Amino acid sequence: MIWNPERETMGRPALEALQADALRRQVARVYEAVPFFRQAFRARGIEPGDVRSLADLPRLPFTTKADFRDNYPFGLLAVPRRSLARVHASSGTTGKPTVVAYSRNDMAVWREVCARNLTAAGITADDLVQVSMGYGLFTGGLGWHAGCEEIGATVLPMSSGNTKRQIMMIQDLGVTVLVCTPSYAVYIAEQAEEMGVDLTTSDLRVGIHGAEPWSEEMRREIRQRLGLDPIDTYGLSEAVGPGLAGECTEHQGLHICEDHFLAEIIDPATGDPLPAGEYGELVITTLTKEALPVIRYRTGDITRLHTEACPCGRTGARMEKVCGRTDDMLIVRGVNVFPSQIETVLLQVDGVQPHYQIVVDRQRGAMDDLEIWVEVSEENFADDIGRLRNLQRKAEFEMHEVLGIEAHIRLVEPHRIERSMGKAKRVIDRRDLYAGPDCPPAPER
Ligand code: DLL
Repeated sequence: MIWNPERETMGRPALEALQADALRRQVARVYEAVPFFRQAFRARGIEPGDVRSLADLPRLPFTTKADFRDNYPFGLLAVPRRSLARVHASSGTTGKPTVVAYSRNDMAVWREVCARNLTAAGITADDLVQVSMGYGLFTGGLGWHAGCEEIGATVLPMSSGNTKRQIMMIQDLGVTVLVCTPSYAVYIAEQAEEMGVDLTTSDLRVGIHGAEPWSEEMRREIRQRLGLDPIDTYGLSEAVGPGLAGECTEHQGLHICEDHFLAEIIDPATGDPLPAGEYGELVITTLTKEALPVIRYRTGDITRLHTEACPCGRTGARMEKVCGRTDDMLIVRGVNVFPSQIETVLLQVDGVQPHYQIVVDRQRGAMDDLEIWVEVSEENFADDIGRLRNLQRKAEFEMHEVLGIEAHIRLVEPHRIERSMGKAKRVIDRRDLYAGPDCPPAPER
């Protein structure tokens, strides 16, 4: 089923005409209402009238996370504060959170796009959906909650945490859809197995995941251990939250709600638009957002776009599974390393678990040291040293094959790595602690 066939199956020329029209109006609005955008446009010598078609998009200035910080909390609003219906926030890079805001109409659009994603995932009014993403300032819980209500599904607002209770509810209530981060899905599976509960025989049939990077191997793991179809969904607070894009049951990329969000791919180093089909940084312009519109927001997420037809009948562009972030990409001894590559390798090695952490360190004046902590399974942990050593060597060999550099694998006992009920923290980069020669050495952990 398609939630909004008129919008989701539109021909490309009609869609682009609609986008161009919305872009012109949005540019005029932000120029008028938001001093930040007016200044940024003027600095580039652009007047709203200069934006006539989508081809003019690259002339517009970017918006970045730093702009949110500099205009904290309400400096980017395009409407008076009293007309806000909702405020959310996500953690910022420094102390202050990134505050985002919605008008009443923005809330309606948000419900609509979440409803589209859920419907594309095969969810209907017959489903009982357990929303195990955080409720509160994070957009995940309340966003999906509203989408579920929109499509008439029954919603169980669990939020994250209290994992044993989550499992009890799945079993007792006959939950059919689980909404949570991929790392929490693995944790729920692990906890259920420890409780002797087999969730593969429960009524669970679809998992709505996202909010953090995850690999195809992680998807397989979740599918196998929870017995559901794991669907990837993508979004970010600065654009709307969840609902921006989501997979259909064909799993051929995430359908972008392009009538509301205009997507571009740029070269993260130069800022130049990249030719169709190339990997680069995703940039989003909100076409209909009223309260806090963004023009060419740099997501930092790396992906590429496809516009060829999807068997499901939706015609809009699809983004490929996000393969990393521009600021997540580690440069270790001059080689680009994405945490997603490491996850892919680890999940192919028999005997280790999908619980890992990447530690990059640099002793004063020395080379970068890439260490990957990964848990071994309960059975393997009981093995003798020789077998564990073989497992470690095998993982190190595979890692070298894929990354092209040496990584030290540190096998740790089950449950050593902290579990996540929201976004997992996979990378610990200690190198910035050694920023200058006068810095004291990093404290022992
Ligand atoms: O994570 C919104 C969301 C909630 C999306 C629930 C999907 C499901 P933020 O907290 O602002 O918003 O974080 C946005 O999370 O720029 C990506 O780096 C990352 N991210 C979100 N979805 C995915 C995904 C929500 N499917 C940031 N794959 C984004 C990889 C993702 N990364």
